[in-house]
Amino acid sequence: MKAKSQELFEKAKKYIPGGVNSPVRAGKAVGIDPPFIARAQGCALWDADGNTYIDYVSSWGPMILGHAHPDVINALTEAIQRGTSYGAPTELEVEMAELIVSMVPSIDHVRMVNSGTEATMSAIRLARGVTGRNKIIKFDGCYHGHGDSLLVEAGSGVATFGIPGSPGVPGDLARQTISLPFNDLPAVEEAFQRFGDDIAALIIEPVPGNMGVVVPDINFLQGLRELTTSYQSLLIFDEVITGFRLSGGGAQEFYDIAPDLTCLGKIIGGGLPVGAFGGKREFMERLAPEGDVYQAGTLSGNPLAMTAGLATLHLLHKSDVYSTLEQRSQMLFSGLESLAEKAGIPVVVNRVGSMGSLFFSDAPVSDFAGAKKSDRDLFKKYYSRMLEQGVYLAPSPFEATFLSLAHTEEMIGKTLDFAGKAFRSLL
Ligand code: KE4
Repeated sequence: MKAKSQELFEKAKKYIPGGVNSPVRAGKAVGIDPPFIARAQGCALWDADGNTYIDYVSSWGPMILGHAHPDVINALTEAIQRGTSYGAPTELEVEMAELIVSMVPSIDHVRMVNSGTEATMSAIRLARGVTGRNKIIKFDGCYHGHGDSLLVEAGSGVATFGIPGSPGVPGDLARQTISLPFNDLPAVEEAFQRFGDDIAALIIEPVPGNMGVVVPDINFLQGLRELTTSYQSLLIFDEVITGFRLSGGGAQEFYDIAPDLTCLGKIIGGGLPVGAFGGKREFMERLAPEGDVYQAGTLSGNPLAMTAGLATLHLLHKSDVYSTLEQRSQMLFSGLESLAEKAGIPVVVNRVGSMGSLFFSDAPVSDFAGAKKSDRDLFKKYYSRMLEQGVYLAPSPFEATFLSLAHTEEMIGKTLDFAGKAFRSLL
């Protein structure tokens, strides 16, 4: 029963484009109007009609502790008494910067912003300012927010100029971005051979979550580090999803590769709007007001966002957090794999730590082309069966499933029961 959500969606569409403030929430990829969420606690959501769900979207990654964690709520309740925004430097920002520097291996200087988009957009500008070069390399299926230079699709052939990924992105700008197949090191080598002296940076999700989850080949990531070093381009890790999710130091600690710049978001805000970008001091000092590369933000370092982020990161500093997440994620994803197999349905499960995806495919999925070959109709049916049973998945096959510390073994067991029923109903 979703009468209230349906009513709200119709009303929302009167005032908001598509009825949503971010496109994926509209559920177009699965053809299901979205439940409007009224509240959340732990790994549970409740919609406007009172239906409850086990949540595997986790607000697209930030809620790694689970929703409304008491430490976060208590910290915010106390902080809000001191006001909501000052537009002036605060001790909280210093504490956040110090903590990020202590946790992320390659960052020794960091700036706070208000979204992942701002983080990647600013890192690209900084890389262009530092190197005096124009071109950017990205990868098909990787999403870095909606900045113009990154809303670019692959050109006609490998290592050709990009084409606008959306109306409104100027062709001249899109042609400065080259989009290549993920995990394809020879394609990157070719691009550097052809354009290396004008490549300012290569930006990558070290473990992509936006084509569904794809596992990087370790030689690929290491190859990118070697190529960017030898051509004096900057290696930018977009860790908006992987930062503080794969480990306290993100993917760069997990894979032991040091990028030149790192973009962060999601988890560092504890659910409030936050992004950040950081890296070597020699680069970051080129930013205004020290340097000449401009970047700014009215609410950057907002005291409430810092409070929620600090409360979250302090809890993640505890030693057993990532081993618990690993064990629970292993239980869920290996369970899904064996249930699908038992039902005779070919699936591919890609997982790194507490982010993973299930593709309805009988071939490995190691890049966007592979992800697009998966059976999207079967995904729609699976999504619908799971939602009907109270399991809230991302409404697209090209997103990640996220676990939190609030996903208990009992909840995962329930999820697997529902998944077993869903797989059997697909035949
Ligand atoms: P935001 O501007 O949405 O805060 O962050 C952009 C971004 C940057 N980098 C990565 C790796 C990201 O995943 C994102 C945003 N992720 C999407 C979903 N995968 C957010 C959901 C949405 O667009 O509503």
